[in-house]
Amino acid sequence: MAETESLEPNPEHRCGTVALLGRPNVGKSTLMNRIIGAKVAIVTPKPQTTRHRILGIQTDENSQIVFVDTPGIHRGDKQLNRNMVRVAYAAAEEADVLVIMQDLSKSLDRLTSQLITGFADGRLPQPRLHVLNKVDQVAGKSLLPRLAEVQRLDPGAAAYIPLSARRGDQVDAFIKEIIAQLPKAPPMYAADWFTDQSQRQLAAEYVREQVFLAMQQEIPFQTAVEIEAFGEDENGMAIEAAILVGSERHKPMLIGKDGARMKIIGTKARKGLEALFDCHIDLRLWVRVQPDWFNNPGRLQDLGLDG
Ligand SMILES: Nc1nc2c(ncn2[C@@H]2O[C@H](COP(=O)(O)OP(=O)(O)O)[C@@H](O)[C@H]2O)c(=O)[nH]1
Ligand SMILES: [Mg+2]
Repeated sequence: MAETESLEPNPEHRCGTVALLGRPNVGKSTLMNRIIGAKVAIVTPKPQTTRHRILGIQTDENSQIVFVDTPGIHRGDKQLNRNMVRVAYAAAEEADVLVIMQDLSKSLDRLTSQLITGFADGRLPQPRLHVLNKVDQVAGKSLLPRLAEVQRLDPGAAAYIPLSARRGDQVDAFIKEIIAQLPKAPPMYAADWFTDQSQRQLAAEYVREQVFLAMQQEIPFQTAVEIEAFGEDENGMAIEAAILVGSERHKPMLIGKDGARMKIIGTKARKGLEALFDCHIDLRLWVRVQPDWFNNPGRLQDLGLDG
């Protein structure tokens, strides 16, 4: 019986794409991961952690939400940064629903206001939801004036939702609002898919997350990870990855004294991947110097960062 039931198209089923938009560090990736229930997008306290457009797919009996996590919208100088901003706007144009996020722990800055009014003018016809994230960081009484300000900037939005992506407060209410805005359509992805990234891409991202967490200042922004070998057998996975750095002097900093830093990066990335893939992983890392890779259009294309 179950089989015939699942073949029956459900005219009430809702499915569509939801673009997560906002400045770097407002919590877009954290929110998506929480809803998906797995770390499909890496998260660090550093801005510009997310470089690609990443899909996170949440499937229920009657709905499928396809989140599009975007690199943050910011003012960019380097080619990599300009590409990231373009990726975010392109995702917005193609989405069925726009989610515009801001960080309540910071005051409403000019770029965020411009982002809100930029979409509020109805240039794009999709419904807009405003997420005021990190509600765990603010006193209740400061919330109302902020909500009023956002409503003033975009009176035509479908909803304004204060929530905490980290703690999960109000996330269920947010999901309900999204589903209400999705078009009626059959699912786009099989029910057991949770991201569009391959295992190789996820492995590279998990290594990059640990590089971001381990390194200070400009170094993380000038690193990329390239998977050089990827094998799978009954014992688990064997992965070899090169960490690209933009300058010779970054190499010893990344390796650390007697390789100590690389060891931490490798161990943490491996543990994360073992939890994600639920198998044993043999992870080998090395560092390669590739001057100015982040300004080289050909190299950005090789790394899938050409937007
Ligand atoms: N206190 C608090 N921190 C959060 C919340 N959501 C995200 N963060 C933190 O904000 C930082 C940036 O999050 P991330 O998801 O990478 O932001 P993105 O750049 O917009 O994708 C990380 O350190 C997160 O742990 C939240 O609801 N409350
Ligand atoms: Mg992100």
